[in-house]
Amino acid sequence: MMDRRQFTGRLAGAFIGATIAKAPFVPRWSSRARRLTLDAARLNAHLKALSAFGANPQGGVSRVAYSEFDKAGRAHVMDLMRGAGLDVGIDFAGNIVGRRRGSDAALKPIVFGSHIDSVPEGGNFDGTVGSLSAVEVAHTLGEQRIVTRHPIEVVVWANEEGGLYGSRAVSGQLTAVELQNRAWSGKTVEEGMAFLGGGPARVGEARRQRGDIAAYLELHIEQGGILERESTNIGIVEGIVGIRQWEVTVTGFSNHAGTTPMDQRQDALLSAAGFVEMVHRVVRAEPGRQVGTVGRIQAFPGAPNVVPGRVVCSLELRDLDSAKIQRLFDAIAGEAKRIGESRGTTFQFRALHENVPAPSDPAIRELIADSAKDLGLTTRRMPSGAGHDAQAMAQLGPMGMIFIPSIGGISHSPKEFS
Ligand code: HGY
Ligand code: MN
Ligand code: MN
Repeated sequence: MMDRRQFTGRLAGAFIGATIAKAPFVPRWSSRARRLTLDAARLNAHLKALSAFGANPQGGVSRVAYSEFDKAGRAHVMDLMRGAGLDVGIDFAGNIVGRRRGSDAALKPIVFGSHIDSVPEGGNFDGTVGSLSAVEVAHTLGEQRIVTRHPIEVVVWANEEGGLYGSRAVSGQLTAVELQNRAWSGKTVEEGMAFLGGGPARVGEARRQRGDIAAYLELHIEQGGILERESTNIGIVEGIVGIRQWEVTVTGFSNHAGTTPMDQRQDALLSAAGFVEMVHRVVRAEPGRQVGTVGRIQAFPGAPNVVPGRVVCSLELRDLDSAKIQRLFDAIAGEAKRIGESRGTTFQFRALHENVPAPSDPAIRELIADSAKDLGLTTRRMPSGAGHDAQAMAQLGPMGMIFIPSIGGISHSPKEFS
């Protein structure tokens, strides 16, 4: 079994090989391409160094977007990008873009990338593997004095975990109202973009048009347990689920917990409890891979001796089919209304953001399969239940994703390991 580090290096090298083949960018493994091997020890050292930025006592990271840890981690990665010979800048959305000239300036860039921001109490591999592998690809090309025909761009997307804010700004899917959404750092998206060196007032200028890129490729951990369970080396992503998130406000009436009889309460938290159970029931009521989650909930005023008059919680729905997400939301909103009426409370839903589902490109899927086969690696095609910047980039050109196994299928946890 190939050592995992060697695998990462050789697969990316194989993809480069196909990229630099004289033929146009076609799904054909070219035996003419030189076999390039990345410096896997250097890549692993970079992963370890980056894990120090926002390290938490549980062994993972809390490097949330727009935090001091995020900013410091980005500065570290920009140094690595410069060391890899990339011309580094920050776009108006706060994305880090490293550029490398190609031999034919008329050709559109091939873009590699991922993110380095994490969820609170996240792991050390989500996003960082793809970001630092992309830097290593550029570094290897430089060391081997290889000039690809296409220009190459290495991108570290801003605020992926909050909702693909950086990549959706580039794909033109970010709305002005979303700039006021509040991120885990406490800053609004607008404040965060400026904090990272972007220019939110000019975020529209970060937008790129379909056809502005030749292809986008992202290496990422699976964040699920299929590859490990099947002892398969590589996941070839067929498509990335759509994700929609709402902020849900349940309004009742705050009152004294001692003197308000049980049958005269408008208890917002009791209604919210029924809501959480109902979401689970509605989402599981039909066949398929759809998922629904209430990941955050807060009762106000939050005192033990006050009947909660208000609850704010989150609702997230995911599926490869946008119409199914809408159907599930309509069913949930209808049932929430009935819960509210039965308890003298009301439900309001505020849309936060939407990641549109995105299929990967068949030609790139074939190229990944050929490259992996040539390296003696096993593959399987699979959907991504996690969201990725690649789904935003699919709006601009052919997209591909390469998954590597997650031990125990664990992710968004300090126990994450690949
Ligand atoms: O939430 C997700 O699916 C991704 O990890 N941002
Ligand atoms: Mn990720
Ligand atoms: Mn993630």
